Amino acid sequence: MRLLASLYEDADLPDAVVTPSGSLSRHALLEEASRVADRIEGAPIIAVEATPDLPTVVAVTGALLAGVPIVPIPPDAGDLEREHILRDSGAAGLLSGGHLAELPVARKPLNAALVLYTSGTTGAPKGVVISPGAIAADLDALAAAWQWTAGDTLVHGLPLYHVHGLVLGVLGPLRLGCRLIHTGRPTPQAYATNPGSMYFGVPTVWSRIAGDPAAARALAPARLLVSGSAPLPVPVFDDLAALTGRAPVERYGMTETLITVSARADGERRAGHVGRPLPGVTTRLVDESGAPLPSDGETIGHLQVRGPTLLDGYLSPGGVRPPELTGGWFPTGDVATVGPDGWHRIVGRASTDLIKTGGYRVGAGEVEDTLLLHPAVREAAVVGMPHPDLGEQITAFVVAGPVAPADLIDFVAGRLAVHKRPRAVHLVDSLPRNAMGKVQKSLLLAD
Ligand code: MCA
Ligand code: AMP
Repeated sequence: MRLLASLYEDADLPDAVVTPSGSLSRHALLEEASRVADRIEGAPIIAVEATPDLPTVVAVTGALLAGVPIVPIPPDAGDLEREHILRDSGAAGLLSGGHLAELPVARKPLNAALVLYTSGTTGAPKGVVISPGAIAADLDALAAAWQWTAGDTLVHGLPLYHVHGLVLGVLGPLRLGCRLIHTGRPTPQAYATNPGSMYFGVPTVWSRIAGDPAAARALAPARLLVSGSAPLPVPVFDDLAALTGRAPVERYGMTETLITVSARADGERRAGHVGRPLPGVTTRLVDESGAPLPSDGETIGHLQVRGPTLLDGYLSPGGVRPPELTGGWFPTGDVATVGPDGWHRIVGRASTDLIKTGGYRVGAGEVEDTLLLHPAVREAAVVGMPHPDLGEQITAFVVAGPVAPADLIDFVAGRLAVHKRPRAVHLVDSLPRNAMGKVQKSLLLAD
């Protein structure tokens, strides 16, 4: 079955994709996307300016029809991040608002659907190469888990350059044939005024909706309220359940693995837990040496996953570098417990250097490297401080000459994507270091 199966159905679907700037029927989308496909046919990889609106949906659909891999660019990416993604991916062109700009650099043809740039603990973001087969397997497993059908209307306002908003939130409806309403931004007001059967959000979105009881109550007719990308606080789970009459469905995943664990539409929802592995996916816990640990609901271990939804690899100058798997197992970098009933609880990240803020994954190293480019900055350490709205707040401790914290915040916002900016900068005389000279981030987190 083709990845975007519903596009080939004879029956048209009016308002198949609705956005604040316009809407398209299924047939109109196929027609417009086919024109894009004709223009980019044969390109090794194409960048798409991933604004949260219709041209992005058309561009992504067109590239998939042409079999050309897509690298989405965050629309608010500053110069450093934009140049890195364009250069590293070797994109042959940039599709932006329906226009195609040719780019000088290009690479050998790549057999993939998407290349998504995501942060590691250090260095610049890496391009995760995702195959059409992995996406199809993931969407079909989610369709089974969530009873997601062509009869649904999905509403969300998530960014279109990550797995959550793009793979689940756009390719899902186009594969399964359901209507999509993209609200532009994921505000409580926008969710409340757009009727749907399923709503997707990151915990920050759900926390803001729970804080706006009238908006939350407006979602009561929906079938599924789905939360993912970061831990959903138990009080937000409880408030949503009380206000809407529906406990949220939580699911867990990563850019590298797509969604692998979820609660089921027809099953239990358990606060603080992310459910059971999707059909076709297996998981296990291991200790530091890689030895398997028991699924007793108490033992905390490193979570590994295996299955058809894993990445092909990381983009490298010569092609695609396969991930380091042990017996097919991908190390997620998350620590978790698994109950005898298969229910997973994500305890946190193994490394403090990968921050989750508003559902975005941000590497501390990338923000530190950028701060160090400022002429006044001598040393920088970045941590994710617990935060009621964002989950974690990017917080920088900086040793610097005379400079205002606000200037450093703007400096980062102008070079990386805006959401990677520190929201707080503390100017300090020195950073706490151990005998080896390594910054002791646990002491900064305890401040
Ligand atoms: C503020 N702004 C600035 C500055 N300060 N601009 C420039 N310089 C500054 N110093 C502006 C921004 O441009 C923006 O303007 C506005 O302030 C607010 O931006 P932001 O900080 O992003 O807003 P927020 O309110 O904190 O956003 C919360 C959010 C957002 C909407 C929940 O965090 C979000 O969309 N999160 C979704 C992340 C996501 O999709 N993750 C999925 C990863 P303007 O408003 O005009 O734009 S995929 C994944 O994790 C896996 C696979 C999974 O499991 O799903
Ligand atoms: P990303 O690469 O942006 O897709 O981020 C993936 C990471 O987000 C995972 O490794 C987890 O740390 C976190 N994550 C995703 N979904 C959940 C969830 N439901 N609960 C807790 N953490 C999550």
